Amino acid sequence: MTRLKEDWIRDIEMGMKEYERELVGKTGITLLDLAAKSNGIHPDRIREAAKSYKVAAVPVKAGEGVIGTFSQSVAAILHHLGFQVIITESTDVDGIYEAWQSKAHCIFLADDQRFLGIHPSKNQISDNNIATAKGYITALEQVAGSLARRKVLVLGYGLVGKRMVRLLLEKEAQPVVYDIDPVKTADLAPDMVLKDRESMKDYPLLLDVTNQGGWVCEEMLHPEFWMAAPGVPLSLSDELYRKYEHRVIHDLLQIGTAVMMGELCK
Ligand code: PYL
Repeated sequence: MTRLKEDWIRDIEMGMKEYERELVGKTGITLLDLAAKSNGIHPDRIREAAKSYKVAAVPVKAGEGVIGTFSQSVAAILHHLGFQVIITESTDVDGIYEAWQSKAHCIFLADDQRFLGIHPSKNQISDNNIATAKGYITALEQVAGSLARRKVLVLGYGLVGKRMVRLLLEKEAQPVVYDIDPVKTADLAPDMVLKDRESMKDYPLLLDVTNQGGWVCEEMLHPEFWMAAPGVPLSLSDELYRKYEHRVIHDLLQIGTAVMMGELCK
């Protein structure tokens, strides 16, 4: 996944209520409901856990360093689900130690390669790539109905795209994959690969995990399309996103982080 920038995520904490209103408006369910549905659990499992779990968000300096407001954004999303969340003063390994000293049940932390939620006493770990794949497929089902026996176009065949294809096959959907680099899709059966992106317009159901930004033009969109897009930056231009925002589910951290917490509540 693209490395986030502080500019992109600085408004997440203040914008959680507006974010939820928009999500409910599009999908009919709240972020907590989506986190539960994505994990096949009742929302009350999350509500009950929120009463007792203490969560620590641990900033990580390793690699390219801390992203401004990243830990604060993760904490705000988990707090929005009802959890008590602290952000450790210390970072990295010392931050994990501080979380343990604070008797945190769950720890959320990310380096440049991986964003994890960990619940040590339950021996559970949640990977943001998997949670994002589950959460966005569930969101697409919410707006488009069951995906079984329906073609779903996955744009971008990286870690999350690959996980999405696996989940779609488990749901007996018919994933078709487009990637700008044909080498990435070389091992897929020919009928699972979209060769020319202009024929995107034949696919009303889109999962967009690309990271080019602004490459989709209006002519490439099916008139009745729905797009669930964890990809950063978004493949629609700002103008096209403004025009079709009601048909696009997109955020930078919320769905993935909430679904991670849902996994730790299973
Ligand atoms: C987890 C996000 C989703 C999209 N891209 C992923 C990303 O930006 N990963 C890097 C996260 C680094 C966080 C930094 C900090 O502030 O603790 N180490």
